Amino acid sequence: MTRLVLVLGDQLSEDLSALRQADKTSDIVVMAEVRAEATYVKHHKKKIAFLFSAMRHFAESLRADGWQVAYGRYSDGETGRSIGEELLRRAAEHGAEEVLATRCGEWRLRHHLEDLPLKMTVLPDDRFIATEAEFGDWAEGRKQLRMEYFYREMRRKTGLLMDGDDPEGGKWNYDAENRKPAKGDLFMPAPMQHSADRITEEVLDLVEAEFADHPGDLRPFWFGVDSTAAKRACTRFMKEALPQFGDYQDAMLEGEAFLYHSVISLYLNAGLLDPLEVCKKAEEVYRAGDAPLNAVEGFIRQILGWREFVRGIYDLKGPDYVEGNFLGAGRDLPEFYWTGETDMACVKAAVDQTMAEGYAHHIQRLMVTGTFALLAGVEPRQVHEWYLAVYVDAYEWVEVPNVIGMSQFADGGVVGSKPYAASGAYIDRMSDYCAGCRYDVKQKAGEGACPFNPLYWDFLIRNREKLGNNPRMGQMYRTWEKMGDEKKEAARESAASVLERLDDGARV
Ligand code: FAD
Ligand code: DLZ
Ligand code: SF4
Repeated sequence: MTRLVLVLGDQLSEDLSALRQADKTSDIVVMAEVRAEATYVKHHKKKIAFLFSAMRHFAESLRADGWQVAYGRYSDGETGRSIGEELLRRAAEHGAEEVLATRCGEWRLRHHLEDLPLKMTVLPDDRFIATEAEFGDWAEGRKQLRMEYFYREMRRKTGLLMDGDDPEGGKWNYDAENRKPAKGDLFMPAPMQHSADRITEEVLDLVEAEFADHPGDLRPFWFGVDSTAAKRACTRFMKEALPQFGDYQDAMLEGEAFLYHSVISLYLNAGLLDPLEVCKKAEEVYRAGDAPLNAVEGFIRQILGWREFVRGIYDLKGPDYVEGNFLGAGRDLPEFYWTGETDMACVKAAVDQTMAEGYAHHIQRLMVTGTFALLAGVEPRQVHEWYLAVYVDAYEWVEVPNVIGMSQFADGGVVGSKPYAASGAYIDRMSDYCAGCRYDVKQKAGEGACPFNPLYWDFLIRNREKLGNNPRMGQMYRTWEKMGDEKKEAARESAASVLERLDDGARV
């Protein structure tokens, strides 16, 4: 009996567990560009184009390797509207009753597939470095789940940057050395840009025609769309940017979208790069003396630590995790998250760049758009849906713990021990945005004050019942207590005025 092998848009790896277990001579690989996946949030145009083109390239390479691939194109009229519909259609077409799949990343799709009247054999997704069981065992019985301790386990497990039983250089984490603001005259290595081939051009035309109402700029499109291109981009990063990655990891500069970041998350998450291989390559660069330890440790920690940790949290906490709203925030997401029409230079830079590239680096996501939504009390679900839509690398398993957990503290402290609340001073320290802003970052209250400043205090006071006992917030509340009544009143009045303008849709 013919068996179908499901390969999803973010499962484009030759050694995918379902492909390893399948039989090339008799099984049929099913891949499909479907409406349900392309529109469950309004994904950025570049995200759809990247995935559709990468899927088409992957299907071609499977065919060249001797697989039979039943590929459903978005516009061919016959393709099912959802993955389930497409599987049923292909099952009927080929007389198949069984489907072999690798566990998919999102709860939403897992549930959808479970409901199908087909025999599903679901294999673990072993492209991650930690197994689900390993994460579960590590998490079991712990009062708090902290990335740092999980990361150490992963270092021990993989032997990455280890010196016997000890961490290389004597410390597990070199973050203290990684907080330099960047200067505009630094040499910025651009991520590798790939030119579009015939397949990509066809997909770009398709996306232009079918997803015109989705956010973001489609062109110029320069992402790699197969594993060879992804590996080349990664190699370029290791050579040109990794040595400085640590120093400028938290920096932000007007007009510099990528700085020393790798821009490989889209490739890792779609399956075009293998996370363990990337970490090993980074270690080789260090061992060869071509990048310092603070840079390489910092980079490896993002992948071996954070990426694996958030995936573990998503699976462990289950499908309801996304509903978290610990602080009871209920404001609508401001329209400027889509349009960039705000006077706040930092938010404008992050949003404009996001719409242009489908990319913003970690500190922009966390400390600019994330912190503003947190301080303004935006409903976490709306924040989550924005992040899921606008970033080319966004899938729930990685985006939800970062947004609901780390950025919005909507999980009440599962991912982080305190909210990333900060005034404008943080952004001023780490970027050059404030110099060109209509607002004054030094001004604490009043019409021209940086909105982050009064909102910061207002956030703390509004949420005192929930946060007042958090030991890591004590200093912030003590500072507030020491402030004179006049200053306190001015801050709260200014915050009320900003929030009122947000609610009225007036320009902020
Ligand atoms: P680099 O800075 O070069 O880092 C190297 C790699 O480390 C990344 O490619 C990524 O795979 C991994 N990494 C770094 N930080 C994290 C993290 N916190 N969680 C998981 N992996 C990490 N990352 C996503 O891949 N998809 C998302 O949808 C996503 N949403 C985010 C939302 C918010 C609010 C925040 C604060 C972070 C989010 N991140 C997400 C994490 C991080 O911002 C991106 O992985 C990173 O910006 C991608 O750019 P890069 O490849 O240049 O990363
Ligand atoms: C994100 C995405 C998009 C936009 N389109 C498709 C698609 O048409 N077909 C497909 O198989 N996968 C797509 N994906 C990726 C899926 O949404 C992803 O596999 C699930 O969210 C599970 O992580
Ligand atoms: Fe952002 Fe405030 Fe600086 Fe303007 S002054 S760029 S709003 S931090």
